Amino acid sequence: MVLLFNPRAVGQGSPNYRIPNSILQIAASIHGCHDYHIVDGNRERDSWSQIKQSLESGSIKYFGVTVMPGPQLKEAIPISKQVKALFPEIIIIWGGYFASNQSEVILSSGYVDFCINGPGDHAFPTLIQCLEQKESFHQIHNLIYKDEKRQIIKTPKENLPDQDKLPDLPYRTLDKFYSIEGYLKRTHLGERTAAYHSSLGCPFKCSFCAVVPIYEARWRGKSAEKIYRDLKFLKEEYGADAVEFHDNNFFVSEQRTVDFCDLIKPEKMHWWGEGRIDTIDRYSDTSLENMRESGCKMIFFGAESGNDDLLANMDKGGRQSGQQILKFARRISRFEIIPEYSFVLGLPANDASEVKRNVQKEIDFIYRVKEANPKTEIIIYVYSPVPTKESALYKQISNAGFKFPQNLDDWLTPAWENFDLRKNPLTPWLTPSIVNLIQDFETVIHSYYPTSTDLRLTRHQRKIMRFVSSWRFRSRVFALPYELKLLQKFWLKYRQPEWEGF
Ligand code: B12
Ligand code: SF4
Repeated sequence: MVLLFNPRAVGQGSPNYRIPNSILQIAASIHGCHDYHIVDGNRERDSWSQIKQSLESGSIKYFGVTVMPGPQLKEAIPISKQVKALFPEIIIIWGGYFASNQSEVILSSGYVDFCINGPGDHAFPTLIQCLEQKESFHQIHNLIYKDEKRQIIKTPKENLPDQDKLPDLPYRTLDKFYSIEGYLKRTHLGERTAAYHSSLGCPFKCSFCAVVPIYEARWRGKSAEKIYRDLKFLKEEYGADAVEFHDNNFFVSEQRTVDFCDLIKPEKMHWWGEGRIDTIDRYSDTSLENMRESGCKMIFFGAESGNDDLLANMDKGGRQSGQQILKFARRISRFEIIPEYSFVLGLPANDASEVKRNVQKEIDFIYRVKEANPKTEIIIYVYSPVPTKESALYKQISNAGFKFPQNLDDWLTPAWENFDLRKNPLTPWLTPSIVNLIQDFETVIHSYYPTSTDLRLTRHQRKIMRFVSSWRFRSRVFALPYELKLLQKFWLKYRQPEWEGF
């Protein structure tokens, strides 16, 4: 029997968790072949007691954990360690973004036996089969492990599987452990918002992005018909009335998007997804109209920077440029789709004064974006490296002295946790004054333009936020905005997409 664990990814008591698609897709890969039990840390007060109880039944042979950087490590690390200490015969397998990108430090910990590198749909069942039959692992794709000589072996990557041929997600089985209704959230999109993942990977190679080392510019999506069938099921069976697409890049194929819009339109479900400005700017006006009519309310875009040199330095690829970012903000406003632009500030440069100048230029640019389309939602991240090893950016940050932790437990220190949340300047090129500038600016702009996705803010509260912050926003005085921080933290409990995910 297999125990599948989704470590807590949101704060205790936070309602921001979603259907655990990563672990659910892994469950699908063994459904009907192996019995499994699911523990979702987002739905548990005490995950360890659930896990221990399940392990004490004596029937569990494999413990599979999905891990992304950040808060999930707080359960993934100590619980895996405890499982190995108390039940050394149980095989521990980690998958997900952290497992794929940090496999060396994970396998060196001594308590994780295998990492899955990218999609686990075939790798996971094949690994179990090989372990059961005591066969060698070398023919399993997407696997990272230590051989008898304690050498790390990375097996070749498989082609991305045909997404329509993957087994259906076992929602009904998940529902036996945790009610699906409990995962359908009240958001700005609807009363019962589902989370759905319709494609794997991304065809681009931005050098700061965690998707690139895993998918190497490959992308494969489910067909519009398959997406529609699944959403219709979630609607009819559990009452879903809106959907967030969690794909890295939902909009790669215009045809697929248009086909999906045609199918979903009669269902009257609002939806949201992530895309690229240059990709969607190539869409025709008719497609954009179709998207809005079908319920697309907002799209998240990695704008990253208004500076063309920095975009080139990030290998942003495609045709994205500062001018296009502004032009597109104007264009999409005609279709009443809200663009959510995320910017990455604090990239390395020759010296601190150049880093600061670049940050200042980004701030000026964000003002121009707001002039072009005031409804644009602005998300600000402090640059935290996950670069592809061969990229110029990786060489630059290594030369500047940046190093990831050399020990798995070190990822649990508060400094690295904040780094994962893209809030911490553990990077040597960021001085405290630059980080303050970024964070203070963020406080001011979010007060002047509170996000429309926060359902807790009343109109009255929004007006007060805007009024109190207007002198700072207009005169561009960002330093020490304590009055705004206080309002955001204690009174309005302002929702921050940067920290909270969705
Ligand atoms: C949903 C989601 C969340 C949810 C929680 C998810 C959960 N597990 O409960 C929430 C919203 C809470 C969240 C939070 C964060 N997230 Co998040 N999240 C995602 C998102 C959008 C979808 C994940 C998903 O469901 N994928 C669908 C499944 C099917 O794909 P998959 O996970 O890749 O799974 C496949 C393989 O990886 C593998 N696999 C995965 N797990 C396992 C386990 C086993 C045992 C095996 C064998 C295989 C395996 O097999 C699967 C099937 O092929 C991803 C981006 C993405 N598109 O994947 C980001 C992503 C994982 N998140 C990311 C980050 C950084 C965060 C944050 C830590 C920071 C932030 N600012 O966003 C926050 C934390 C905030 C907080 N305060 O807690 C990054 C990770 C980047 C990196 N450096 O590695 C990603 C990649 C987004 C991005 N492009 O930057 N997130
Ligand atoms: S377009 Fe987005 S998902 Fe794709 S590589 Fe660039 S940042 Fe990553």
